[in-house]
Amino acid sequence: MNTKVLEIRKSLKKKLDPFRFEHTMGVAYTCQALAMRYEYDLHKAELAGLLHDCAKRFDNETMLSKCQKREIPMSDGELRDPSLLHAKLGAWYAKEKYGVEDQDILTAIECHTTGKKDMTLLDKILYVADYIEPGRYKASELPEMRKLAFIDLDLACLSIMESILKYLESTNCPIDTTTIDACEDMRRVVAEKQAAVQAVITVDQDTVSPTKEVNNDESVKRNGKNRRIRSGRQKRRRH
Ligand code: DGI
Ligand code: FE
Ligand code: FE
Repeated sequence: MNTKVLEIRKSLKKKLDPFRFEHTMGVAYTCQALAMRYEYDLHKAELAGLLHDCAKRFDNETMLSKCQKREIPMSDGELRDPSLLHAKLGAWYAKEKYGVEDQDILTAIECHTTGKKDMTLLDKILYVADYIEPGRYKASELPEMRKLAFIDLDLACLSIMESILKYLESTNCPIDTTTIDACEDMRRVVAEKQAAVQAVITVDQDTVSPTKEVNNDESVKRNGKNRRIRSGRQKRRRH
């Protein structure tokens, strides 16, 4: 076990309330499980999970003033719902207080609540892990999302984003433009992936169908050799 990880855990246990600490451990664990599945660096995934909610211990007023003091830029959405700021402030703490230099980890923490355009593998791992970690019980469609996360991470990401947007709309919560952009971008990613799969299926069918036609009349290339294929009628004539 890495000593830095042990130190971070110890510090978080002191600073976070017990529920948030348990959630944090669950997210770090789930980040590692997803990293195994999608062949990502386990240590980076664990650090992102451990530190993602490290700033989720301040009230909104305190977060606003801390962000102002540190000149962290705030969006309209964050000003309307400052609870969103725990992500940006968390990335600041991860760097300045916990000594994390790795920009991939810092970015994943910064976008873990809203998502963003062009999410990296680590961004998606953390975003999904935060939603499906074993301690979560309130989020909608959890069993389906948990299964999907280990089958198709992009699709899981999109399903979670759509579910969160639906919830925010239904409760009239102010929606940050980053949350909307993230969902639209993930829709594009999933659609492009599905189109690529469809293209492969179409090419496969095209390679198969000439064979069928050839079977009925002339020859087909098999194992690098042109072989004469007898049609059903020809075969019957032989017998
Ligand atoms: O910190 P956690 O509770 O573990 O999880 P999180 O950081 O993903 O925050 C989840 C909450 O953030 C969830 O209730 C939905 C909310 N959220 C996500 N995007 C937006 C948002 N809330 C508002 N008001 N606006 C958003 O754009
Ligand atoms: Fe969070
Ligand atoms: Fe969280």
